Amino acid sequence: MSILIHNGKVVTSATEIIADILIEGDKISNIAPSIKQKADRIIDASGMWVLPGGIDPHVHMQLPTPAGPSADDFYSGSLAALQGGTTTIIDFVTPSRGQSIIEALKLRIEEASNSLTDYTFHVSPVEWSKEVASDIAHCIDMGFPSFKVYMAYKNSIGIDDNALYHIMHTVAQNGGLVLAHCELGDDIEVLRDFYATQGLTSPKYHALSRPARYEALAVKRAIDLADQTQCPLYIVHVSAADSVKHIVQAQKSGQPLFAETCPQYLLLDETLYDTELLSALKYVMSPPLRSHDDREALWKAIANGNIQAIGTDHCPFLLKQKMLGNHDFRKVPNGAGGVEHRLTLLYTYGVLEDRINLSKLVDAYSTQPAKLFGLYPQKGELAIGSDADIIIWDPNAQGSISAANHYSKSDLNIYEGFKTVGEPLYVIKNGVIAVERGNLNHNLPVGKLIMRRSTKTTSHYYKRMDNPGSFNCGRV
Ligand code: DUC
Ligand code: ZN
Ligand code: ZN
Repeated sequence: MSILIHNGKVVTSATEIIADILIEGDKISNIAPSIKQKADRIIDASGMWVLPGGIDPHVHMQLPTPAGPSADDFYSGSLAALQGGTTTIIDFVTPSRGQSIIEALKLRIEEASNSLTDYTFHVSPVEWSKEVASDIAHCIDMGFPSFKVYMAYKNSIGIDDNALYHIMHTVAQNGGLVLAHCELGDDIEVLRDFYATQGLTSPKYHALSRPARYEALAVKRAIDLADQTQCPLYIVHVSAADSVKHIVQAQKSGQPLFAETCPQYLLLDETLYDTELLSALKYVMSPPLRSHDDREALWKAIANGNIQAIGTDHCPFLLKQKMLGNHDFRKVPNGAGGVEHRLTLLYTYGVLEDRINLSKLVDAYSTQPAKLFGLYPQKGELAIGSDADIIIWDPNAQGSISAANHYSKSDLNIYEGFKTVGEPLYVIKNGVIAVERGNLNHNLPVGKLIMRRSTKTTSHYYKRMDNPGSFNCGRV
Protein backbone atom coordinates (compact mmCIF):
# COMPACT_ATOMS: atom_id res chain seq x y z
CA MET A 1 0.00 0.00 0.00
CA SER A 2 1.30 3.46 -0.85
CA ILE A 3 -0.09 6.85 0.12
CA LEU A 4 0.87 10.23 -1.30
CA ILE A 5 0.16 13.20 0.94
CA HIS A 6 0.08 16.14 -1.41
CA ASN A 7 0.84 19.79 -0.78
CA GLY A 8 0.56 19.95 2.99
CA LYS A 9 2.61 22.17 5.30
CA VAL A 10 5.09 19.68 6.72
CA VAL A 11 5.98 20.76 10.25
CA THR A 12 8.75 19.18 12.31
CA SER A 13 10.49 20.35 15.47
CA ALA A 14 13.00 22.14 13.24
CA THR A 15 11.35 23.11 9.93
CA GLU A 16 8.13 24.06 8.16
CA ILE A 17 7.91 23.45 4.40
CA ILE A 18 5.18 22.89 1.83
CA ALA A 19 5.95 19.43 0.47
CA ASP A 20 4.64 16.05 -0.64
CA ILE A 21 5.23 12.94 1.45
CA LEU A 22 5.22 9.45 -0.04
CA ILE A 23 4.51 6.46 2.18
CA GLU A 24 5.36 2.98 0.95
CA GLY A 25 4.54 0.10 3.25
CA ASP A 26 4.97 1.26 6.83
CA LYS A 27 7.71 3.85 6.19
CA ILE A 28 8.11 7.31 4.75
CA SER A 29 9.91 6.73 1.44
CA ASN A 30 10.18 10.29 0.11
CA ILE A 31 9.66 13.93 1.08
CA ALA A 32 10.06 16.48 -1.71
CA PRO A 33 8.48 19.67 -3.05
CA SER A 34 6.68 17.67 -5.73
CA ILE A 35 6.49 13.88 -6.00
CA LYS A 36 5.19 12.56 -9.31
CA GLN A 37 5.17 8.87 -8.40
CA LYS A 38 1.80 7.06 -8.52
CA ALA A 39 0.26 5.90 -5.23
CA ASP A 40 -2.70 3.74 -4.18
CA ARG A 41 -4.19 6.67 -2.32
CA ILE A 42 -3.62 10.40 -2.77
CA ILE A 43 -4.64 12.76 0.02
CA ASP A 44 -4.86 16.44 -0.84
CA ALA A 45 -3.47 18.18 2.25
CA SER A 46 -3.66 21.73 0.87
CA GLY A 47 -4.32 24.12 3.75
CA MET A 48 -3.54 21.34 6.24
CA TRP A 49 -0.50 20.65 8.36
CA VAL A 50 1.37 17.40 8.20
CA LEU A 51 2.80 16.51 11.61
CA PRO A 52 4.58 13.53 13.16
CA GLY A 53 2.31 11.19 15.10
CA GLY A 54 2.12 11.90 18.80
CA ILE A 55 4.08 9.97 21.39
CA ASP A 56 2.50 10.11 24.83
CA PRO A 57 5.32 9.26 27.22
CA HIS A 58 3.05 8.85 30.26
CA VAL A 59 -0.20 6.86 30.31
CA HIS A 60 -1.77 4.34 32.70
CA MET A 61 -4.18 1.98 30.96
CA GLN A 62 -6.04 -0.50 33.22
CA LEU A 63 -3.97 0.57 36.20
CA PRO A 64 -4.86 -1.62 39.19
CA THR A 65 -5.98 0.43 42.22
CA PRO A 66 -8.00 -0.35 45.39
CA ALA A 67 -10.96 1.29 43.61
CA GLY A 68 -10.61 -1.11 40.65
CA PRO A 69 -8.69 -0.62 37.41
CA SER A 70 -8.49 2.76 35.70
CA ALA A 71 -11.37 3.06 33.24
CA ASP A 72 -9.51 2.63 29.95
CA ASP A 73 -8.03 -0.70 28.94
CA PHE A 74 -5.40 -0.75 26.24
CA TYR A 75 -8.03 -0.98 23.50
CA SER A 76 -10.23 1.95 24.56
CA GLY A 77 -7.31 4.07 25.73
CA SER A 78 -5.36 3.55 22.54
CA LEU A 79 -8.45 4.26 20.46
CA ALA A 80 -8.83 7.56 22.32
CA ALA A 81 -5.13 8.26 21.78
CA LEU A 82 -5.37 7.64 18.03
CA GLN A 83 -8.43 9.86 17.65
CA GLY A 84 -6.39 12.66 19.18
CA GLY A 85 -3.33 12.10 16.96
CA THR A 86 -1.20 9.99 19.32
CA THR A 87 0.21 6.92 17.57
CA THR A 88 2.58 5.61 20.27
CA ILE A 89 2.00 5.34 24.02
CA ILE A 90 4.40 4.57 26.83
CA ASP A 91 2.70 2.87 29.78
CA PHE A 92 4.21 1.31 32.91
CA VAL A 93 5.13 -2.07 34.32
CA THR A 94 4.69 -1.98 38.10
CA PRO A 95 5.44 -5.28 39.85
CA SER A 96 4.17 -6.04 43.34
CA ARG A 97 6.83 -6.12 46.04
CA GLY A 98 8.55 -9.52 45.84
CA GLN A 99 7.37 -10.15 42.26
CA SER A 100 9.99 -10.54 39.54
CA ILE A 101 10.15 -7.47 37.30
CA ILE A 102 10.61 -9.68 34.25
CA GLU A 103 7.52 -11.70 35.14
CA ALA A 104 5.50 -8.47 35.58
CA LEU A 105 6.82 -7.19 32.25
CA LYS A 106 5.66 -10.33 30.44
CA LEU A 107 2.17 -10.04 31.96
CA ARG A 108 1.92 -6.37 31.06
CA ILE A 109 2.97 -7.07 27.47
CA GLU A 110 0.06 -9.55 27.28
CA GLU A 111 -2.38 -6.99 28.68
CA ALA A 112 -1.35 -4.43 26.09
CA SER A 113 -1.58 -6.76 23.10
CA ASN A 114 -4.90 -5.28 21.88
CA SER A 115 -3.51 -1.72 21.79
CA LEU A 116 -4.27 0.04 18.51
CA THR A 117 -1.31 2.36 18.89
CA ASP A 118 2.28 1.20 19.08
CA TYR A 119 3.31 0.82 22.70
CA THR A 120 6.19 0.30 25.07
CA PHE A 121 6.75 0.51 28.82
CA HIS A 122 8.71 2.26 31.50
CA VAL A 123 9.53 -0.19 34.27
CA SER A 124 8.90 0.75 37.92
CA PRO A 125 11.12 -0.92 40.53
CA VAL A 126 9.23 -0.80 43.84
CA GLU A 127 12.09 -2.02 46.07
CA TRP A 128 15.82 -2.66 46.01
CA SER A 129 17.57 -6.05 45.95
CA LYS A 130 20.19 -7.95 43.96
CA GLU A 131 17.40 -9.46 41.84
CA VAL A 132 16.13 -5.98 41.03
CA ALA A 133 19.64 -4.97 39.95
CA SER A 134 19.92 -7.86 37.54
CA ASP A 135 16.34 -7.35 36.27
CA ILE A 136 17.15 -3.70 35.51
CA ALA A 137 20.12 -4.77 33.39
CA HIS A 138 17.98 -7.41 31.70
CA CYS A 139 15.18 -4.92 30.92
CA ILE A 140 17.67 -2.57 29.28
CA ASP A 141 19.05 -5.40 27.15
CA MET A 142 15.51 -6.33 26.13
CA GLY A 143 14.70 -2.78 24.95
CA PHE A 144 13.10 -1.20 28.03
CA PRO A 145 15.73 1.33 29.17
CA SER A 146 13.61 3.72 31.29
CA PHE A 147 12.67 3.21 34.95
CA LYS A 148 10.08 5.20 36.87
CA VAL A 149 10.44 5.51 40.62
CA TYR A 150 7.87 6.88 43.04
CA MET A 151 9.01 9.06 45.93
CA ALA A 152 5.34 9.25 47.03
CA TYR A 153 2.92 6.36 47.73
CA LYS A 154 5.25 5.04 50.44
CA ASN A 155 2.67 2.45 51.59
CA SER A 156 2.49 0.71 48.24
CA ILE A 157 4.86 1.39 45.36
CA GLY A 158 7.00 4.22 46.78
CA ILE A 159 10.66 3.74 47.61
CA ASP A 160 13.02 5.37 50.11
CA ASP A 161 16.21 7.30 49.32
CA ASN A 162 18.40 4.26 49.90
CA ALA A 163 16.56 2.27 47.22
CA LEU A 164 16.47 5.33 44.98
CA TYR A 165 20.24 5.76 45.22
CA HIS A 166 20.90 2.12 44.32
CA ILE A 167 18.37 2.08 41.49
CA MET A 168 19.84 5.26 40.00
CA HIS A 169 23.35 3.87 40.29
CA THR A 170 22.39 0.59 38.58
CA VAL A 171 20.38 2.28 35.83
CA ALA A 172 23.28 4.66 35.13
CA GLN A 173 25.82 1.82 35.00
CA ASN A 174 23.69 -0.06 32.49
CA GLY A 175 22.87 2.86 30.19
CA GLY A 176 19.30 3.67 31.21
CA LEU A 177 17.27 6.68 32.30
CA VAL A 178 15.40 7.18 35.59
CA LEU A 179 12.00 8.89 35.67
CA ALA A 180 10.96 10.23 39.05
CA HIS A 181 7.55 10.98 40.52
CA CYS A 182 8.71 13.67 42.94
CA GLU A 183 6.64 14.28 46.07
CA LEU A 184 7.85 13.83 49.66
CA GLY A 185 6.00 10.62 50.50
CA ASP A 186 6.50 10.52 54.29
CA ASP A 187 5.54 14.16 54.80
CA ILE A 188 2.43 13.69 52.68
CA GLU A 189 1.31 10.71 54.80
CA VAL A 190 1.60 12.87 57.94
CA LEU A 191 -0.55 15.64 56.45
CA ARG A 192 -3.13 13.25 55.00
CA ASP A 193 -3.74 11.67 58.39
CA PHE A 194 -3.59 15.04 60.14
CA TYR A 195 -6.45 16.41 57.99
CA ALA A 196 -8.48 13.21 58.03
CA THR A 197 -8.42 12.85 61.82
CA GLN A 198 -9.83 16.37 62.09
CA GLY A 199 -12.70 15.41 59.80
CA LEU A 200 -11.28 17.45 56.93
CA THR A 201 -11.99 14.87 54.26
CA SER A 202 -13.11 16.72 51.12
CA PRO A 203 -11.03 16.68 47.89
CA LYS A 204 -9.55 20.07 48.79
CA TYR A 205 -7.55 18.33 51.53
CA HIS A 206 -6.08 15.96 48.99
CA ALA A 207 -4.45 19.04 47.45
CA LEU A 208 -3.55 20.65 50.79
CA SER A 209 -1.80 17.45 51.92
CA ARG A 210 0.43 17.51 48.81
CA PRO A 211 1.73 21.11 48.73
CA ALA A 212 3.95 22.42 45.94
CA ARG A 213 6.88 22.68 48.34
CA TYR A 214 6.79 18.92 48.90
CA GLU A 215 7.11 18.44 45.17
CA ALA A 216 9.92 20.98 44.87
CA LEU A 217 11.85 19.48 47.79
CA ALA A 218 11.54 16.01 46.28
CA VAL A 219 12.68 17.35 42.90
CA LYS A 220 15.74 18.84 44.59
CA ARG A 221 16.49 15.54 46.34
CA ALA A 222 16.08 13.49 43.15
CA ILE A 223 18.35 15.87 41.25
CA ASP A 224 20.99 15.57 43.95
CA LEU A 225 20.88 11.76 43.98
CA ALA A 226 21.02 11.68 40.17
CA ASP A 227 24.07 13.93 40.28
CA GLN A 228 25.79 11.71 42.84
CA THR A 229 25.09 8.57 40.84
CA GLN A 230 25.72 10.17 37.42
CA CYS A 231 22.28 9.05 36.33
CA PRO A 232 20.29 10.82 33.59
CA LEU A 233 17.01 11.92 35.16
CA TYR A 234 13.57 12.80 33.77
CA ILE A 235 11.09 14.35 36.19
CA VAL A 236 7.52 13.37 35.38
CA HIS A 237 4.42 15.57 35.66
CA VAL A 238 6.12 18.72 36.99
CA SER A 239 3.37 20.95 38.35
CA ALA A 240 5.06 23.63 40.48
CA ALA A 241 7.05 26.78 39.72
CA ASP A 242 9.45 26.00 42.57
CA SER A 243 10.24 22.62 40.98
CA VAL A 244 11.07 24.41 37.75
CA LYS A 245 13.57 26.62 39.61
CA HIS A 246 15.52 23.56 40.80
CA ILE A 247 15.37 22.02 37.34
CA VAL A 248 16.68 25.15 35.63
CA GLN A 249 19.52 25.49 38.13
CA ALA A 250 20.67 21.89 37.65
CA GLN A 251 20.40 22.11 33.87
CA LYS A 252 22.52 25.28 33.94
CA SER A 253 25.19 23.37 35.80
CA GLY A 254 25.21 20.83 32.96
CA GLN A 255 23.40 17.95 34.63
CA PRO A 256 21.59 15.64 32.17
CA LEU A 257 18.14 16.47 33.48
CA PHE A 258 14.84 16.49 31.63
CA ALA A 259 11.29 17.31 32.60
CA GLU A 260 7.72 16.66 31.59
CA THR A 261 4.48 18.42 32.36
CA CYS A 262 0.88 17.64 31.41
CA PRO A 263 -2.02 19.69 30.00
CA GLN A 264 -3.91 19.59 33.32
CA TYR A 265 -1.10 21.50 35.06
CA LEU A 266 -1.02 24.04 32.23
CA LEU A 267 -4.75 24.64 31.92
CA LEU A 268 -6.49 23.93 35.23
CA ASP A 269 -5.87 25.24 38.72
CA GLU A 270 -6.50 24.59 42.40
CA THR A 271 -9.69 26.68 42.56
CA LEU A 272 -11.43 23.62 41.08
CA TYR A 273 -11.12 21.90 44.47
CA ASP A 274 -13.55 24.52 45.81
CA THR A 275 -16.35 23.39 43.51
CA GLU A 276 -19.16 21.05 44.67
CA LEU A 277 -18.09 17.56 45.77
CA LEU A 278 -19.13 15.69 42.60
CA SER A 279 -17.10 18.06 40.50
CA ALA A 280 -14.09 18.40 42.83
CA LEU A 281 -13.61 14.61 42.93
CA LYS A 282 -12.69 14.65 39.22
CA TYR A 283 -9.57 16.67 39.95
CA VAL A 284 -8.09 14.36 42.58
CA MET A 285 -4.75 13.51 41.03
CA SER A 286 -1.14 13.51 42.17
CA PRO A 287 0.46 15.93 42.08
CA PRO A 288 -2.67 18.05 42.52
CA LEU A 289 -3.62 21.11 40.49
CA ARG A 290 -1.66 24.21 41.50
CA SER A 291 -1.96 27.99 41.24
CA HIS A 292 -2.27 30.32 38.30
CA ASP A 293 1.36 31.42 38.78
CA ASP A 294 2.54 27.81 38.69
CA ARG A 295 0.76 27.37 35.36
CA GLU A 296 2.44 30.40 33.88
CA ALA A 297 5.87 29.20 35.05
CA LEU A 298 5.30 25.85 33.34
CA TRP A 299 4.39 27.45 30.00
CA LYS A 300 7.52 29.58 30.22
CA ALA A 301 9.66 26.54 31.01
CA ILE A 302 8.36 24.77 27.90
CA ALA A 303 9.04 27.81 25.73
CA ASN A 304 12.56 28.12 27.19
CA GLY A 305 13.37 24.43 26.73
CA ASN A 306 13.65 23.59 30.44
CA ILE A 307 10.62 21.30 30.21
CA GLN A 308 11.11 19.15 27.14
CA ALA A 309 8.11 16.82 26.97
CA ILE A 310 4.35 16.98 27.48
CA GLY A 311 2.58 13.76 28.41
CA THR A 312 -0.90 13.30 29.83
CA ASP A 313 -0.62 10.93 32.82
CA HIS A 314 -3.84 9.53 31.32
CA CYS A 315 -5.43 7.62 34.19
CA PRO A 316 -9.22 8.08 34.08
CA PHE A 317 -11.77 6.66 36.49
CA LEU A 318 -15.55 6.38 36.57
CA LEU A 319 -17.57 8.67 38.81
CA LYS A 320 -18.62 5.63 40.89
CA GLN A 321 -14.93 4.86 41.53
CA LYS A 322 -14.19 8.46 42.51
CA MET A 323 -17.27 8.37 44.80
CA LEU A 324 -15.61 5.69 46.93
CA GLY A 325 -13.78 8.60 48.50
CA ASN A 326 -16.66 11.04 48.85
CA HIS A 327 -16.28 10.92 52.64
CA ASP A 328 -12.48 10.51 52.67
CA PHE A 329 -10.16 12.04 50.09
CA ARG A 330 -7.63 9.26 50.86
CA LYS A 331 -9.94 6.74 49.18
CA VAL A 332 -10.42 8.65 45.92
CA PRO A 333 -8.46 6.94 43.13
CA ASN A 334 -5.86 9.38 41.82
CA GLY A 335 -5.94 10.38 38.19
CA ALA A 336 -7.82 11.76 35.21
CA GLY A 337 -8.02 11.14 31.48
CA GLY A 338 -6.79 13.30 28.62
CA VAL A 339 -4.87 11.19 26.12
CA GLU A 340 -7.20 12.20 23.28
CA HIS A 341 -7.10 15.94 24.00
CA ARG A 342 -3.37 16.58 24.36
CA LEU A 343 -2.67 17.99 20.89
CA THR A 344 -5.82 19.99 20.42
CA LEU A 345 -5.53 21.56 23.89
CA LEU A 346 -1.88 22.44 23.41
CA TYR A 347 -2.60 23.84 19.97
CA THR A 348 -5.61 25.88 21.11
CA TYR A 349 -4.24 27.21 24.39
CA GLY A 350 -0.50 27.06 23.64
CA VAL A 351 0.09 27.87 19.99
CA LEU A 352 -2.97 30.03 19.28
CA GLU A 353 -2.39 31.99 22.50
CA ASP A 354 1.26 32.56 21.56
CA ARG A 355 2.71 30.70 24.51
CA ILE A 356 4.65 28.27 22.32
CA ASN A 357 5.18 28.02 18.58
CA LEU A 358 4.14 25.10 16.41
CA SER A 359 7.64 23.61 16.19
CA LYS A 360 7.93 23.64 19.97
CA LEU A 361 4.59 21.87 20.17
CA VAL A 362 5.80 19.15 17.78
CA ASP A 363 9.01 18.86 19.76
CA ALA A 364 7.17 18.46 23.07
CA TYR A 365 4.44 16.02 22.01
CA SER A 366 6.56 13.84 19.73
CA THR A 367 10.22 14.55 18.95
CA GLN A 368 11.57 14.92 22.48
CA PRO A 369 9.72 11.88 23.83
CA ALA A 370 11.18 9.90 20.90
CA LYS A 371 14.71 11.15 21.56
CA LEU A 372 14.62 10.76 25.32
CA PHE A 373 13.11 7.29 25.31
CA GLY A 374 15.15 5.66 22.55
CA LEU A 375 12.59 5.79 19.74
CA TYR A 376 14.23 8.38 17.50
CA PRO A 377 14.42 8.64 14.46
CA GLN A 378 12.13 5.66 13.91
CA LYS A 379 9.47 7.81 15.58
CA GLY A 380 9.10 11.48 16.45
CA GLU A 381 10.25 12.69 13.04
CA LEU A 382 9.08 13.19 9.48
CA ALA A 383 12.07 11.89 7.52
CA ILE A 384 12.81 9.32 4.85
CA GLY A 385 13.01 5.92 6.56
CA SER A 386 10.99 6.91 9.64
CA ASP A 387 7.82 5.04 10.56
CA ALA A 388 4.85 6.46 8.66
CA ASP A 389 3.08 7.70 11.82
CA ILE A 390 1.57 10.94 10.54
CA ILE A 391 -1.19 13.38 11.39
CA ILE A 392 -2.89 15.54 8.79
CA TRP A 393 -4.08 18.37 10.96
CA ASP A 394 -6.97 20.66 10.16
CA PRO A 395 -5.96 23.92 11.85
CA ASN A 396 -9.45 25.42 11.59
CA ALA A 397 -11.68 22.66 12.95
CA GLN A 398 -13.66 23.73 15.99
CA GLY A 399 -14.68 21.48 18.85
CA SER A 400 -15.92 21.34 22.40
CA ILE A 401 -14.70 18.73 24.87
CA SER A 402 -17.23 16.63 26.75
CA ALA A 403 -17.54 13.27 28.45
CA ALA A 404 -20.65 12.87 26.29
CA ASN A 405 -18.60 12.55 23.11
CA HIS A 406 -15.08 11.57 24.14
CA TYR A 407 -13.58 8.17 23.29
CA SER A 408 -12.33 7.24 26.75
CA LYS A 409 -14.60 4.85 28.65
CA SER A 410 -14.68 7.21 31.63
CA ASP A 411 -17.89 9.13 32.32
CA LEU A 412 -15.86 12.13 33.54
CA ASN A 413 -13.82 14.71 31.71
CA ILE A 414 -11.69 17.31 33.50
CA TYR A 415 -11.80 19.52 30.38
CA GLU A 416 -15.61 19.45 30.14
CA GLY A 417 -16.77 22.47 28.13
CA PHE A 418 -13.32 23.50 26.88
CA LYS A 419 -13.54 24.91 23.35
CA THR A 420 -10.87 23.68 20.96
CA VAL A 421 -9.49 24.68 17.58
CA GLY A 422 -7.67 22.20 15.33
CA GLU A 423 -8.01 18.43 15.08
CA PRO A 424 -6.56 15.51 13.18
CA LEU A 425 -8.37 15.02 9.86
CA TYR A 426 -6.36 11.88 9.18
CA VAL A 427 -4.19 9.80 11.47
CA ILE A 428 -1.84 7.43 9.68
CA LYS A 429 -0.17 4.72 11.73
CA ASN A 430 2.56 2.53 10.30
CA GLY A 431 1.46 3.46 6.78
CA VAL A 432 -2.24 2.62 7.32
CA ILE A 433 -4.99 5.24 7.58
CA ALA A 434 -6.17 4.61 11.13
CA VAL A 435 -8.63 7.50 11.47
CA GLU A 436 -10.24 9.44 8.64
CA ARG A 437 -12.46 12.40 9.57
CA GLY A 438 -13.15 10.87 12.98
CA ASN A 439 -13.93 7.40 11.63
CA LEU A 440 -11.81 4.52 12.87
CA ASN A 441 -10.56 2.06 10.24
CA HIS A 442 -12.04 -1.21 11.50
CA ASN A 443 -9.41 -3.21 9.63
CA LEU A 444 -6.60 -1.45 11.45
CA PRO A 445 -4.00 -3.96 12.61
CA VAL A 446 -3.13 -3.85 16.31
CA GLY A 447 -0.12 -1.78 17.34
CA LYS A 448 3.39 -3.08 17.75
CA LEU A 449 5.40 -3.51 20.92
CA ILE A 450 8.41 -1.28 20.35
CA MET A 451 11.80 -2.23 21.77
CA ARG A 452 13.84 0.86 22.48
CA ARG A 453 17.50 1.79 22.37
CA SER A 454 19.42 2.37 25.58
CA THR A 455 21.37 5.48 26.43
CA LYS A 456 24.49 3.54 25.40
CA THR A 457 23.47 4.25 21.83
CA THR A 458 21.64 7.52 22.41
CA SER A 459 24.09 9.00 24.90
CA HIS A 460 24.47 12.19 22.88
CA TYR A 461 21.01 13.13 24.17
CA TYR A 462 22.00 12.65 27.79
CA LYS A 463 25.63 13.56 28.23
CA ARG A 464 26.71 16.42 30.42
CA MET A 465 26.41 19.66 28.54
CA ASP A 466 29.75 21.14 27.46
CA ASN A 467 28.34 24.60 27.48
CA PRO A 468 26.31 25.03 30.65
CA GLY A 469 23.76 27.78 30.37
CA SER A 470 22.85 27.09 26.77
CA PHE A 471 21.01 23.91 27.63
CA ASN A 472 19.37 22.54 24.52
CA CYS A 473 18.32 19.00 25.12
CA GLY A 474 18.42 16.38 22.47
CA ARG A 475 19.29 18.50 19.46
CA VAL A 476 21.49 16.76 16.96
N1 DUC B 1 -0.85 10.23 39.73
C1 DUC B 1 0.07 9.28 39.51
O1 DUC B 1 1.19 9.36 40.00
N2 DUC B 1 -0.26 8.22 38.77
C2 DUC B 1 -1.53 8.02 38.20
C3 DUC B 1 -2.46 9.14 38.31
C4 DUC B 1 -2.07 10.23 39.22
O2 DUC B 1 -2.83 11.12 39.49
ZN1 ZN C 1 3.41 9.81 38.92
ZN1 ZN D 1 1.54 8.66 36.19
